[in-house]
Amino acid sequence: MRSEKHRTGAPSFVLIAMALSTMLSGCTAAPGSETERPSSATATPGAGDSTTGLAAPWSVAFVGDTVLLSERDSGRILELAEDGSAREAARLDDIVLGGEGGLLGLAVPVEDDRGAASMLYAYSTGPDGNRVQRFALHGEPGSLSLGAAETVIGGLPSASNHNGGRIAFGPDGMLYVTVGDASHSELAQDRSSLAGKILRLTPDGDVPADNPFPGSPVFSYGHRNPQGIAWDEDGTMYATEFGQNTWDELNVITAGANYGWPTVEGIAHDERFTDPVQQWAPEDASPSGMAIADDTIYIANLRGERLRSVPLDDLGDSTEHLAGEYGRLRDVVLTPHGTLWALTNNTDGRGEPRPGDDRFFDTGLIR
Ligand SMILES: [Ca+2]
Repeated sequence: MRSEKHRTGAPSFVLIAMALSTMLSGCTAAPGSETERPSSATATPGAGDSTTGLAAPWSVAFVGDTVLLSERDSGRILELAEDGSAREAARLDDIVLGGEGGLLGLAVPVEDDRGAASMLYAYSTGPDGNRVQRFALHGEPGSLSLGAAETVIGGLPSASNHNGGRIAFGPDGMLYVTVGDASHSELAQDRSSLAGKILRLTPDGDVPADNPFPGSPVFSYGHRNPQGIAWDEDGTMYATEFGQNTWDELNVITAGANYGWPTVEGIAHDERFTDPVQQWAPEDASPSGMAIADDTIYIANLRGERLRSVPLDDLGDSTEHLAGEYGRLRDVVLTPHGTLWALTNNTDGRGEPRPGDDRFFDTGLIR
């Protein structure tokens, strides 16, 4: 059974987990107990609380109740069944691999995420750099497939490091895209470059008339490698960002603001820049995906191998969860059922895969 070494929230978790463990007796839900080979995704039979055998998974999107997952290097988009088993819904065959590139973020338009979805958006590295493409969704749950790729925005700076990759639709219905500095840090301060930026686009890829810089998709700048974005119920936007050597960041994102990279890293008290609301040493963090639920921000950390929660009413505070229990964490999502799931990232070449890795699992932090 999972345990939490740093948990302060969800006090009923342990009892619920014990009850679940009893209900699921005979199933292999504990990390490290599975024996599946990592080369093919398979479910934990009957348990329904984890999918194992994923290869460098990166992002999760929901089409109604159905989970879609991206795998960075295979280019596969997997559809998970109710029991956690995975099938290939599509495979992008023009992905350019290398370092942090490949098939990365997935997103479904806001108006679709609880209803009859018609479109899936995906961020990937192609022959001409990073791009966001969209695909018509065909079929029913259990047999979803994708139509032809339509490029929403292309030519985004790409590199084997600092490659960005997260996409999400905001509460305003606009598409937000995180772009890393692509190892050219000076470009983060250059508003004519799309490197080191968070972009805001219409779902069709046009520049919204109310963007902060007329005619430009740039929404905020001075970023190094942002890989997590989320909004609270008031519409406030947050982003995680990998620092260089000193400070990873949690930022409140506002239109047109400059977040300082590469001139400053972390909280700098420099009036030219917007400081992060919280910062962490990269060995304790390296934050990627994030989710907001129950007035709490949840952040998946790669190198830090833990989930971190930050209360919305005290953005300088944080609590650690699952430290060291699952390895590197790439993404965390609130499911349509109101539970909090996370995606490990131990098979991407930087981690130490455990039996069954990589996995998409119920953190147990929200019931
Ligand atoms: Ca910064």
